[in-house]
Amino acid sequence: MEDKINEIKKAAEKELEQVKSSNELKELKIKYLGKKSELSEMLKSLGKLSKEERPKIGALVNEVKKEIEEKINATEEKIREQVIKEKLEKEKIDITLPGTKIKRGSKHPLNRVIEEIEDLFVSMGYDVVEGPELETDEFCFERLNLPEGHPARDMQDSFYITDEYLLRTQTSAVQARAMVANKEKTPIRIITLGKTYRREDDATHSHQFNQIEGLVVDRKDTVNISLADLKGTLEVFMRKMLGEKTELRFRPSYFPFTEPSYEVDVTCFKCGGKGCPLCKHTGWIEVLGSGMVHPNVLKMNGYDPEIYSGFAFGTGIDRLAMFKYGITDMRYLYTNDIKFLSQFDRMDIEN
Ligand code: 2U9
Repeated sequence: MEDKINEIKKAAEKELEQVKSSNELKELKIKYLGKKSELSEMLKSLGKLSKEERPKIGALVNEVKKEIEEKINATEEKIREQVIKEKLEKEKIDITLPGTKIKRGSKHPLNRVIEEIEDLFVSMGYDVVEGPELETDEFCFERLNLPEGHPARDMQDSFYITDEYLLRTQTSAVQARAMVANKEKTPIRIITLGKTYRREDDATHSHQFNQIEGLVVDRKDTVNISLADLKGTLEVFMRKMLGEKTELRFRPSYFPFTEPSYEVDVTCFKCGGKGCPLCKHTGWIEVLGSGMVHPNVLKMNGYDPEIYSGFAFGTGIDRLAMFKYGITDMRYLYTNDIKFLSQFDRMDIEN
């Protein structure tokens, strides 16, 4: 009996030496210490032994079981350490290897221009006002002195959704809304920036573009907004966007919502006004539309033209961005080509 027990011990020790995984170890544990193991069976049948032998054999079996259990525990610990060692070895990081560069996004040139314009006008005390892109005929045309039958209201030129609703053709509707909403008729000093839509799809026009418009209205008896204020404001605006040396030229024009109206040219930022292919050798490039708010527009939106005067202006943000960054094709602004957009990263750092 004693020999048998020692044999089992030796066999267990041998098998334990060769064990490689915790699964194999689990099986060995069942085999040598489990309820149905030889040693457990021996304990169960101790009763069959003689009185003298019973305690001796019982103690021996228990001792061997304990020894095997300790060895199993030690082996378990060894396997765990081995697994950790292998894992550490496998996941070792070579800190001398060059790192992977994280691709950083950059601000879109249109957003850069938008933020620059907003910062400038906010610094001059203007509010930035937003409004719906789906507008009513009333706010898009009627209240801006474009009555029914006016050529600019042609169905062919606008995206009408119903008889009454259309995608706004200009952000002026937002300004008309601000005037109507201002019940106390306190002074207005606002800019609106946003998407506008026209039914055009030739090479030089996109069906959707971005506009900025400004509107200032105040009392005649105190502030008396005049053409001088308009000229000064646009000069600050254009010099900030296109360079301090930029000169402005006002050419009389016509818009239904302003009277008098002016188209504004700036000295060509490429040749400085000497003449080059970009400015078609004139030295000037047209950028803005502007004028004094038409008395009808003041009246229709709740401001008595006898008491109030104001100026307004508008320009395309897309064109401004192209001028500012020397972008030659408007389509670049809308194709989200990473190569094109990432060029502006460097400008972020420089500025
Ligand atoms: C109200 C009163 C007057 C906004 C103005 C222009 C002149 C203008 C165009 C230039 C190029 C838009 O991007 S563009 O097509 N805009 O010429 N816009 S004055 O006048 C207003 C607006 C609102 C209540």
